[in-house]
Amino acid sequence: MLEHTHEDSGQIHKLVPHRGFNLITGIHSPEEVDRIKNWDVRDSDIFVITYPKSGTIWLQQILSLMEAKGDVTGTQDKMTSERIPWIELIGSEEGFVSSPSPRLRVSHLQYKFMPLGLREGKCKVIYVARNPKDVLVSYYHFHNYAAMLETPKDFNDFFEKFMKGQVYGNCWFEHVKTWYSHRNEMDFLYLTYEEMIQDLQSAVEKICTFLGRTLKEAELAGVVKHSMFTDMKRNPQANYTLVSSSLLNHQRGSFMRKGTVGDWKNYFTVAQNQRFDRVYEEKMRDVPLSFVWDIGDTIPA
Ligand code: PPS
Repeated sequence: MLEHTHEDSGQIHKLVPHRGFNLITGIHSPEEVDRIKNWDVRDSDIFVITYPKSGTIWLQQILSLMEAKGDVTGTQDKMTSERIPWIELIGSEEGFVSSPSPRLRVSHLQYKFMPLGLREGKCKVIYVARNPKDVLVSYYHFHNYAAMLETPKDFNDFFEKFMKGQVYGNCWFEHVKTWYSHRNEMDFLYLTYEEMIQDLQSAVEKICTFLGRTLKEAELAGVVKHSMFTDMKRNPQANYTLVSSSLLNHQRGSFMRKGTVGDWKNYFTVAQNQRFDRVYEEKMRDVPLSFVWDIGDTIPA
C-alpha cells in the first residue's frame, strides 16, 4: 500500500500520490504544487533539480558560497534551506515572488510540475544525478532519521519500496530519464555526484561557466574548500542541526552521513544487486548516461 501514516513526531505525515507523484502531507500541498507551473520565472533564476539524496545540499552549499565569493562566514547567517529554498514546500510561492534576483531554488519535483518559463528555456537549470545504488542506501538512512518519512522495517523493506518508486521522488529511473530527455529545451547543465567527488574544483568551474560567473582564484578556492565533505560535515547549516527534531531525529543519524561512492556494496546482497542491474539495464537501455559505481573508479589512473 502506498499511503502510510506515522506519528513518530506527534504529527501525521502521509505519502499521497498527486498526478502520479507522491507528496508528503503537512510538507507539500497539491494545490500549491499545481500552481508552480504558472510561476513567472526570470532569466536570472537558477533551479537545481535532483532526485532525493543526489547532492542537493552540496549544490546549495556551492551556489551559496559562489554568491558569497567563497567566504563561508557570508553563508552562515541563514539556514541552507532559507538561502536556497525548495519550491515544493508549503508557502514557498510568496518568497519566490518577492525575492530579489538572482533567485536560487531547489526541487525534487518531476519535470511536469515545473514553471512553464523554465520548460521554455527561460532561466537556468542544473540537474544533479547520483548512481542510484548509492542514492538508495543514502535514502534508506534518511528514512531512519527523517521523522516525516516512514521508518523502514529493514534494508530489504526499503529496497522494495525504492524499486517500486514508493518513496518521495517516485521512480529514480523516470526522474532522471524525463529530465534528461528534455535537456535541449532548457538552459541545462547535467552534473553527477561522482564527478564532483572525483574533481570538485573542475565541477565548480563548470558551474561558474554555465552561470556566467567569474571568480578570482582565492574565491574559487574558498568555494571548493567549504564545499568539501569534511568541511560540510562540521558545518551545522549543512547538517540541518538547527532543524527541529519533529522533522529530523538527530539522535538517529546525520545529514552529512558518508559522502562517498560505492557504499551500496556494504548493503546490497548479491541477489539484490543482480536484480538492480537487470532493472537498470532494461530501463536505461536507450539513455546515453553512465554512472560510476565504485570509489576506486573516481581516482585517476
Ligand atoms: S536531500 O535530502 O535530498 O536534500 O539530500 P541530498 O542533499 O540530495 O543528499 C545528501 C547526500 O549527499 C551527500 N553529500 C556530500 N557528499 C560528498 N561531498 C559533499 N560535500 C556532500 N554534501 C552532501 C550526503 O552526505 C548524503 O549522502 P550519504 O551517502 O548519505 O552520505
